[in-house]
Amino acid sequence: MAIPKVAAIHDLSGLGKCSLTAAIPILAVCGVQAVPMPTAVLSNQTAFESYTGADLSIYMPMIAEEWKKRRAEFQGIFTGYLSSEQEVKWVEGFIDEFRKEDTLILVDPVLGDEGKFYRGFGDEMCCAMRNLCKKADVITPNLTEALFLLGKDAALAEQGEPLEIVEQYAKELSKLGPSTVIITGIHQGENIWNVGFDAVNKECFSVSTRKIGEGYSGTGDILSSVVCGCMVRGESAHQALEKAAKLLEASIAEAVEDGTDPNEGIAFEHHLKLLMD
Ligand code: PXL
Repeated sequence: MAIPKVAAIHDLSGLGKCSLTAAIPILAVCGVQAVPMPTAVLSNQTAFESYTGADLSIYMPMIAEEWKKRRAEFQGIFTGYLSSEQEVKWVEGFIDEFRKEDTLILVDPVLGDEGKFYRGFGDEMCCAMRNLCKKADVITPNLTEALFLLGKDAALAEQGEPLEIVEQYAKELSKLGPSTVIITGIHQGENIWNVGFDAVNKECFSVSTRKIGEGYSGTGDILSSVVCGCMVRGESAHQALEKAAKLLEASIAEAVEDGTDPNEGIAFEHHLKLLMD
């Protein structure tokens, strides 16, 4: 089988093992080619105390134009952290232009965590992301992002909502359009749960990992990259989520053992082999 291609629309951050530095190796190990559309080049992800970088949004239309000339076809389009509402809007147009019948559209609606927006984001970005989610087949918000997208109080994420309620949230979000919704990072006692809803089979599924260490950079991006790679190669969302949880658990455990700064991300490189079968 020819190697499937996924247009991966994320930033390229030097330190922090998130966005493209997670997506490229993870898709590769799944047997999928990441075709990067870098939205920005940054020294590091934005949760470090400072960062520098260059916004590449003016180049994105030119890159897309060249891809059109090459007649590039994608079996997946995968978006994550986007830096402005205009960029989100542009990505909608990119999806309209490049989507084929069999293209899996995965939108990770990166907006915030722990009940709060990330630096520079607010209600307008949330509104833009909600519109982008309407174009997706799969979305992977964390609980904070799910609450923002539903217009609910995101502070509820801090308490960790009961799983039955989160299943309801996943069902509500699927009404925006995506046939699969995976809500990640629900804290319950010793575990962190990820709750999915498959609107085609009308089935909920959930997968947990042991809660270890602190909130590490890039874990959401790693989860969505695994889901993207596994689903593009034909696995179900549930199977994909199981693999993502295994990779996260092993990689977080190693980061804890190494005493890694949470901003630096987790030791996923040593565990990519978990995705090989
Ligand atoms: O992991 C999400 C993410 C991706 N890219 C950048 C970020 C963040 C989260 O803070 O800052 C640049």
